Amino acid sequence: MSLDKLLTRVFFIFSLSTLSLSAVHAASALKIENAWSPEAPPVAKVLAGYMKISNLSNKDIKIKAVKSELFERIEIHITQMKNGMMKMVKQENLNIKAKGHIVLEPGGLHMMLIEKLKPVKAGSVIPLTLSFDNGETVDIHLKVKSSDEPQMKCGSKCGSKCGSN
Ligand SMILES: [Cu+2]
Repeated sequence: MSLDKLLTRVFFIFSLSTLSLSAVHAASALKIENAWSPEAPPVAKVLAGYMKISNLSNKDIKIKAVKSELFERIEIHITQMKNGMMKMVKQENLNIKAKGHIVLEPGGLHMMLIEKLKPVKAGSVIPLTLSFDNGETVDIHLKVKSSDEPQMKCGSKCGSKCGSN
């Protein structure tokens, strides 16, 4: 094969792969933003994950599963008050309404990353794969934020408990 032909072929394959990549990207019905996880002490086996997930399509989409190579399993929970007690309730097939979004944040919906398999430090990332019932899978990275960065500032809610020590 002449160099000319080889170059043409390489260029052709390259354009094809670029095309298919952008096609896949354009078809995505889901957008995930601000994905993060608060750093936990090294002995902690369970971490939390937060993010915003938007459904850009005209149909409801459910979250089927979430996986990470760094954790045994991942569940989606909601924190609720029941009889004056904080309780976490597992959410199966969590729905994201057409053109809607859900926010996973401290004190509400969250991902529970269970049974840490490798150390996770602030400044690193946790790879996650989310699968949805529309057939899409989305790979994201949770940014692990140091506990020095205040996640919850002491506001009026803490009242007299603030600074009492
Ligand atoms: Cu939880």
